[in-house]
Amino acid sequence: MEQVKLYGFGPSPFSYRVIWALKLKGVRFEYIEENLPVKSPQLLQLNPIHKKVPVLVHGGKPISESLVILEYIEETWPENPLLPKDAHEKAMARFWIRFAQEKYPTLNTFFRTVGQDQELAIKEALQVLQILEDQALGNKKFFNGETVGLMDLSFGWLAYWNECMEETAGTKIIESTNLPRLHKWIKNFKQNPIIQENLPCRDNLLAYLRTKREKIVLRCSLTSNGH
Ligand SMILES: N[C@@H](CCC(=O)N[C@@H](CS)C(=O)NCC(=O)O)C(=O)O
Repeated sequence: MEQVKLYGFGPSPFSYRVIWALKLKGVRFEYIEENLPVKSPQLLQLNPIHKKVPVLVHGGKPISESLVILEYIEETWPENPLLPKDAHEKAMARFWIRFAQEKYPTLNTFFRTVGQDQELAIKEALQVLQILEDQALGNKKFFNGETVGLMDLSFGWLAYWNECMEETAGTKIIESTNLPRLHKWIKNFKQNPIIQENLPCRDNLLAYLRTKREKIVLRCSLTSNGH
């Protein structure tokens, strides 16, 4: 098999999507941790357009953008399929993956705001989450059905990062009372053995998020004081 390398970053949910897909497929790969504040020459060469992780390198050829990488993985290693076979179901999975990607900024604005702005951000996030709860998830165990698929991997950050972001920002958005199906899905997703074994260290993630949050709160207070 041609060599597979993944350039990622510990706290990055986009990197974890790719790790999960490779692990679910049983693809062996070398993981290279990027130091994002000082990007390596390799990263700048492999992803000269966006200069971001994750980047998958297969047989020396780089692929960027996590959702593009997921599709590549699914096509290259068809074993343990992560997309439905049926063309319409596959199109629907892609529709929701795109929806989640487009709504990603709406879903995490609560972490980047304080006070009234944060209250509004939570309201808007809840509207999006309600759509996922009612229309994308329904009564299924996973978004794909009985097994973890690309939709689950794309929404995966909601199952772990969101919780840590809520904790850091001192709020709670997804609860068993307001979004019972999503809440259950988070449990199911984290109980999958591959996902469970491949999550960032919670303490490290919380420490990373706390530093980010402190900067955000400071910036918001300076802005509101007219600085
Ligand atoms: N749309 C990209 C987003 C990737 C992304 O934002 N990566 C972050 C880490 S979480 C990054 O590399 N940031 C470096 C930078 O913005 O300079 C994807 O899905 O792969």
